[in-house]
Order: sequence, then C-alpha cells, then structure tokens
Amino acid sequence: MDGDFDGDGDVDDDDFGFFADNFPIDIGATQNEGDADGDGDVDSDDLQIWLDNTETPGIPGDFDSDADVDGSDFLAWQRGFGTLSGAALGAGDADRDEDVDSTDLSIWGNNFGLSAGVPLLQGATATIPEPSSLVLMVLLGLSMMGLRGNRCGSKHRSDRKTK
Ligand SMILES: [Ca+2]
Ligand SMILES: [Ca+2]
Ligand SMILES: [Ca+2]
Ligand SMILES: [Ca+2]
Repeated sequence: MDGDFDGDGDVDDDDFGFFADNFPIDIGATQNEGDADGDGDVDSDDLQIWLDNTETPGIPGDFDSDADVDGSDFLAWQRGFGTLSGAALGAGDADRDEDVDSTDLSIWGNNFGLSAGVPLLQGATATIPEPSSLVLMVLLGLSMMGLRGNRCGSKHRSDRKTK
C-alpha cells in the first residue's frame, strides 16, 4: 500500500513517523524508510502520497491544513494553547488527545519544514522563517508556558516592599 511505510496494512501516523525519521534521503531509500513512489528518495512527493492515502487528518503539526508545517501553524498552536479538552487539529492539537499543550508544540517542532508536493528548496525559501525568528517564536511559546506554571509562585514578588 502506498504510504504504508511500516508494512502493517494501514496508512497512519506510525507510517508518518517512519517518513519523518528518515526525511530527507536523496538516494537508495526503501519503502519502509519513507520512499512511497519508489524513486529511491524520501522527499515531499512521498509525503504527498502518504497524505493522499492516510486516514488521519494530515501531517501532525500542520494545524492550518495547507500541507506544510511552518510558522503559520505555530501561530495556530499559539492561539489554541491552553485548551484542555475538545481541541481539534486546527486549534493546535497535533497528537490528537484533544488538548493543546507543549507536547503538541514539540510535534510541530519535529515536523517543522515538512511540505508536501512542493520541491523542498522552493518551499523552504518561500515559507520557512529565518532560524532566528523561529527560535524567537519557540522561546515565546515556552515563556508563555512558564508564566502559566509560575502564576501561583509570583505572589512573593508582589509582596516585596520598596523603600
Ligand atoms: Ca502502516
Ligand atoms: Ca521517493
Ligand atoms: Ca500548515
Ligand atoms: Ca494535544
């Protein structure tokens, strides 16, 4: 089955994992390394084939469902961050456990830069933000989490008196 990289008869997130672990390979790739079209490479064409055949709703981390994982997907995650139940993929729930948390962000981070059906280099120059702004966005997300986590501990600071 095209896109069934682990050979267990279905096309699902497990198969995507095989693809993502090996992407990109230029030459000598096999089906269970993520080469769906049998041309020996693991690239965006193979991702597109997985997408065409999978029963799951798209690339994990592609929150806006435009077949790439990029900065605008991060923004979708950021908007949904903190949702505890009933979250959809589009709200930033990458692992489909219906919440939007740091686990979902790390899935986005693992898959960042993946893009189906477009030559990688073209896609890269068009959609991938500079590394520095990417790091900034991730730090922003992490600091938001830190703020939430420390909220009850911040009382001490406000108690400190100025003389
Ligand atoms: Ca499979
Ligand atoms: Ca291929
Ligand atoms: Ca996207
Ligand atoms: Ca989740």
